[in-house]
Amino acid sequence: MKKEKYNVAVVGATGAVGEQMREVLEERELPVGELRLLASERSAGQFLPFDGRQIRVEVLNEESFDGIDIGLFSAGGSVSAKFAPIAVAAGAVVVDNTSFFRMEPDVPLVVPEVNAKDIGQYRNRGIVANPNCSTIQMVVALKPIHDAARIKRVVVSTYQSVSGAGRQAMEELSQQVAALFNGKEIEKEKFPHQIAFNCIPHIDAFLENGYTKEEMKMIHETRKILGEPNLPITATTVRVPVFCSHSESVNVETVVKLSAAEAKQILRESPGVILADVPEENIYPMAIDAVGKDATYVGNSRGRIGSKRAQSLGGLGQPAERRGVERGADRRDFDPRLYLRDTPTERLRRTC
Ligand code: 2RA
Repeated sequence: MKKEKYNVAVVGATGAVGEQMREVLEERELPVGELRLLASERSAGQFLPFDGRQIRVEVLNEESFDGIDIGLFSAGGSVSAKFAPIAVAAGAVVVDNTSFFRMEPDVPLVVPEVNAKDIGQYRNRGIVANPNCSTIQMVVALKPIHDAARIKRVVVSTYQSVSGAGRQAMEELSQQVAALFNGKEIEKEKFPHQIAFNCIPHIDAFLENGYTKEEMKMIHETRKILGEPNLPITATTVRVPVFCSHSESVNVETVVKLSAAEAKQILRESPGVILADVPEENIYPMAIDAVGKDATYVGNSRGRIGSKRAQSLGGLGQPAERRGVERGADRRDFDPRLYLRDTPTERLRRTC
């Protein structure tokens, strides 16, 4: 599909992600002909800015996609399930931000820096799926390591901001902080427990296997994107009282020996990655630095501690580990802590 201008529909236009979709469309200077903003009856009728104009939000219905070339969906799985096929039948290509189609074998699950080659598979169903935000930022860093040294195993723990749970969740954190400082009652709606000054190891529903859906998304989606259906991965996902930007600690074991220094060099040259890894100057990835950025920030890359050779490195503090890395200790493992890239899913961080 190559056109001079594209008619674009945003489904879920009044949500936090929909808002960021509009911003990204402006920033990237995609030649947009008509921009059709679609939402539920409750949110329709309001006017939203785009490219110097005010566009009225329309009610999403079965005729919404006539003349549309690209449909950007972020209004929940059930909306995508019903309306994505309608949009495709009307001639649009759908980019779906929900989890509904992600694991369908004939729907490509694409992170451009990682598997842009798969995008042509949109022709199967007319749909491209966008992965979960915590998966995206991780695979951007995993892919070059996998290409260089073949990943054998991944252990990831996340520190996810409330932005991942949407605008109301961000408001909930604000309300709770203010309430606690003022001796008032906190309100709990989006999270099962107080999130202010707390960490909650529970994102999305718990499944029968004891993992949460968020954790299983990270596992299944990573395997699909890397094209490694049996890759051993385990994930623990935790909500933290940070407004914007997810953080992750990722421990990777590779088949081919790879020192932390080599891994850093690979990551330094990888698309979509910014290496922030000079601990002696207090340079490492931090959530506040990733806000509004498109890259995955990677830092704190260390070799494995626990082998005989590693024991000489001393304690687990960063400076000691850093020194070990500088000595070029020969390790198969390293441990980059990954910080969030700014994906469409996470663009709402720009509002922070
Ligand atoms: C979260 N990753 O942070 C989810 C949203 N997609 O809740």
